[in-house]
Amino acid sequence: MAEKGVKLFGMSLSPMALRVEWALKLKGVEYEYVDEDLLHKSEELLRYNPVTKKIPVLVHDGKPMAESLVIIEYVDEVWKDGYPIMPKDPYERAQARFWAKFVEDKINPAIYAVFCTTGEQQQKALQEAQESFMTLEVALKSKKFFGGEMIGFVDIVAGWLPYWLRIIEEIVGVSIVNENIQPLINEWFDNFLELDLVKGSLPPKDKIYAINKARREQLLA
Ligand SMILES: N[C@@H](CCC(=O)N[C@@H](CS)C(=O)NCC(=O)O)C(=O)O
Repeated sequence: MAEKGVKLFGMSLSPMALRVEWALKLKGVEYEYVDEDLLHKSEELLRYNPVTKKIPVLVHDGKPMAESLVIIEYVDEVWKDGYPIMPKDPYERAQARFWAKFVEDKINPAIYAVFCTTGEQQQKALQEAQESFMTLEVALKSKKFFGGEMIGFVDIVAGWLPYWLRIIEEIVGVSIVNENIQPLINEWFDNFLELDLVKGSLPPKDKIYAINKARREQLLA
């Protein structure tokens, strides 16, 4: 018989798994957390996600699903009476999906490009990353969060940036987001990090720093 309940396969330093944890916590859903060693993945993880073999994977009453954005939407639909993550209005919902996709398709690769380059190549990547963040400001308009007064789908998807990006900037030695170039995003970073949900969930900075510094050195070698 299928196991009942909610189980999340993640890894303590994974921002993608943290997205799902935020969604579950906002909904007040009880869950069991399985901390995976990504160099020695468990048989259970490989059985539940044989396609990409990545975390996060959410298993609800024995039914597995992968991809953080897919999982967040599932959580919002299944626990529909709890905290609203997706906008109710179909057009607003489409907009939220658009900007979440923008973070995935534009912002994340742009940061990666700055992360794994140096010199002239990095300057070019930096300019592109800064422009992408300037574009993301369009979605914020004059709101406190992408979701308005409260956080929503786009805030959760982009939510790894305020913490991780500052660490990446320190490792790489450049400023990607700052109050002079993207004042709205810069303010959103502060607002997001102020949330109790977020404050209490962030992994230790030194661990993220160490793992990413080693990764950059490996990429540049
Ligand atoms: N698009 C995926 C990305 C998931 C992902 O990249 N997971 C990483 C950890 S943050 C992973 O499992 N890496 C191990 C591997 O690639 O083997 C999502 O949003 O869920």
